Amino acid sequence: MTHQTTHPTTDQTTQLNRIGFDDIDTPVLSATLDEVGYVYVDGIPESFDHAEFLRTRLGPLLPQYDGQTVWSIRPDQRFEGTYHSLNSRRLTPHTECYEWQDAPPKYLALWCLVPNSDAGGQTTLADGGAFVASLDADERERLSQVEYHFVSSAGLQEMQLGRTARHPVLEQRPGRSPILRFSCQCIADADEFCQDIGDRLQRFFDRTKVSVEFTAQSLLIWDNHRFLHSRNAFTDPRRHLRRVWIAEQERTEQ
Ligand SMILES: O=C(O)CCC(=O)C(=O)O
Ligand SMILES: [Fe+2]
Repeated sequence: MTHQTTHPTTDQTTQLNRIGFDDIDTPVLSATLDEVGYVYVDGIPESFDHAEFLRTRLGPLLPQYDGQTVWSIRPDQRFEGTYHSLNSRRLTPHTECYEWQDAPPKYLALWCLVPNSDAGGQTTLADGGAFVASLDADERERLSQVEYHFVSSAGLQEMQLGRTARHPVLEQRPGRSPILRFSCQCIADADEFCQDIGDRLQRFFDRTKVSVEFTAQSLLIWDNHRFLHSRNAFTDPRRHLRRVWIAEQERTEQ
């Protein structure tokens, strides 16, 4: 059973799709991720093993930058001056791992160890699939044909973790759902068309985003082949999230 609930943020434009922990079973989780594309789960018990739950329900966890499967997102003074998830500044809308040549993680999950106590720090999400559907057929075709040069964020490049890839923004895959890859910052050879799409995508994001104010232990999961995410700036240095990337599963149907 899914519940719609309003969440107490000021800039929220779309209702958050929330499931209470007691109502989450595997079919509900899969159906929600297929249909809605994301879910926020709260009411999670203290002893819960988020990573193990995600691995067994959704698929293998991919290594993060340090080779571990669980990554901590906490502001680090060293990165305050650069565009980086490990600082307290705003992140612009992106899909995760757009700079991978291979398929990026199918799902991204974040859970909260310590929520920030100030007014910012919301993780925000918007449905890139709905944006693509709002384009005309020529634009969609062009987005799936023209390849761009994607590069890692400045912060990852500084950490010597930079990667690059060449692929279209929209990868159409026969018999499978498409993969959307986008970054407002990191398409090195964006032409006028790509910049125009990016501007419209940002406006779409701002108009339709859901805004998540984490409470401790709660879990946010989304389809990273379809949704874009970003983050509002915050000031509380204690904010601490954990992140996993979940691989796409081989198809069993057909
Ligand atoms: O800190 C956040 O809310 C999100 C950071 C982010 O973009 C990520 O973990 O991929
Ligand atoms: Fe991200």
